[in-house]
Amino acid sequence: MAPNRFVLLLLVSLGLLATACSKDGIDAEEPAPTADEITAGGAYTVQSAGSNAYSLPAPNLRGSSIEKHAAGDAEFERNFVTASGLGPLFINGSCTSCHVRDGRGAAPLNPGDAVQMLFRLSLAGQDPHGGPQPVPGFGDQLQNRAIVGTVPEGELSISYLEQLRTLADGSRVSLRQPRYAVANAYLPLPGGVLLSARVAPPVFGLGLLEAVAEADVLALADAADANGDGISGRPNYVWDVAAQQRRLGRFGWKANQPSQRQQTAAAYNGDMGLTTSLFVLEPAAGQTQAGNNPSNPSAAPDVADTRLDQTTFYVQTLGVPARRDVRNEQVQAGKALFVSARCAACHTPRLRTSALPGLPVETANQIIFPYTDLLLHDLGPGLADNRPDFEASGQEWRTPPLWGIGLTEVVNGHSTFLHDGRARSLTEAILWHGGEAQPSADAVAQMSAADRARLLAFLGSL
Ligand code: HEC
Ligand code: HEC
Ligand SMILES: [Ca+2]
Ligand SMILES: [Ca+2]
Ligand SMILES: [Ca+2]
Repeated sequence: MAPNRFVLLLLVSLGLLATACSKDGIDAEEPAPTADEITAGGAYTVQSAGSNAYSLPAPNLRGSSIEKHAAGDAEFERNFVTASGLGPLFINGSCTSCHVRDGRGAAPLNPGDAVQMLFRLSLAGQDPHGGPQPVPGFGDQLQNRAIVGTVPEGELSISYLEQLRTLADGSRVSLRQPRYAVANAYLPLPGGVLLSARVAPPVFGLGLLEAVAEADVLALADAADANGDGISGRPNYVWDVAAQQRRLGRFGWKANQPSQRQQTAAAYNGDMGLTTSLFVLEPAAGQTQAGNNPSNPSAAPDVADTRLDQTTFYVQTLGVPARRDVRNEQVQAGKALFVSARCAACHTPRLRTSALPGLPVETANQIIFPYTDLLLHDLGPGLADNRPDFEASGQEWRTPPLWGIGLTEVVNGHSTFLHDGRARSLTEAILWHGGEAQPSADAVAQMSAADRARLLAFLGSL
């Protein structure tokens, strides 16, 4: 009941606002705001456009959910040290050090910059569950830090090659093509290692994406492009460790994780060197270097289930910032361009959630506007990491949600985008689109500067 009352209240207050505006002489004929303009995240919508915009609990949480969210908030910010189980190998000591203010990380520009990204590693082939084949001595992820007495696996080496593009209206955009390598590896890396660089994505609104029924996601898929529109979204199917079976992948840049709980446990493990009941071995397990001993799987995990569940609940119940400037003419025109450039073919504006077992009840039965189809798309060779991840090919990525993207600079103090943070603006992010999205990128490159500004105004209002 609460969500309905919430929406009603909002509608009423917006109605009052509209009346006030027309009194001020602003176009009285203005159409009523559409649902996406009022509640981007259904009953999860939070009214903040400040630096805490990604960090607020969903307003429909009640009673014990509020307490569990607060407990999870503390876990998300907890700084682990050696004594609390950090390492021996790790990347960062807390969730929040990568997902800064529950937002996105950036690629480090200079040696010594904070590392808010990771390198996934693998060899050609698949593990027994259809996932990436780990690299002997390195596993499936590079840990660039280690506790005292242990050596890190290596360092992230990142460099860029600038490529100048001239758009139809004569304006110039420089795209930076990254080059990645592992530097100072503690062991020589075998030949043919596949490397995928990924920055930390924002973590708000994800409970809602977990609550979209699988059938609703599959209804958007068109694997063989049967309707001939050049867009062929495919679901990823990935290994669910708890269920011991394959399930729809939803999270991560390649939809490589099936649930928030497994995503969280995998982050504790691979990113922080913390064992849980889901991942009982340290990422250092099997390594022969001094100090990197495998943990004893029968010992108590570094992070107990209660804490794992609290952290999971936290990321499942972060609210979604409401849109801004929705009545602005630029924004309205940009919204139409978003559709005509076929962005919405992948960045599906509207989804609905269902009441799914095992998820917070607050996620159920809502109309949401995440601008994603949760499917994999081939974005061409420019963005390819050439590293398969379960069903995802080396050229495929999951459409990322665009809600809240207009607040990136306000929250995170940078506006870098895409899976590895290579794009330094929304314009660069769009121009990198290739493959299935090439016609969309071309449409934007052909636009007048004024139209491009309108499209960007719309994205900025999300
Ligand atoms: C080293 C930096 C780093 C740390 C520390 C880290 N993450 Fe992440 N996180 C990432 C990256 C990178 C991804 C994307 C992974 C991929 O695509 O394979 C990610 C993905 C996620 C996602 C999925 C987001 C989406 O839109 O699909 C969630 C949720 C998440 N992390 C939660 C956590 C939690 C909870 C913690 C702490 C237990 C944590 N992360 C610690 C870097 C980090
Ligand atoms: C064929 C599907 C498809 C189409 C069409 C498409 N996108 Fe995307 N978009 C994606 C995928 C997949 C990614 C992630 C690519 C990556 O990270 O390498 C992405 C990434 C983005 C990002 C960066 C998001 C982030 O979190 O870093 C923005 C912004 C974006 N798209 C906007 C647009 C706009 C605007 C259009 C239309 C001009 C468009 N997209 C058309 C699939 C699509
Ligand atoms: Ca540990
Ligand atoms: Ca490793
Ligand atoms: Ca199609």
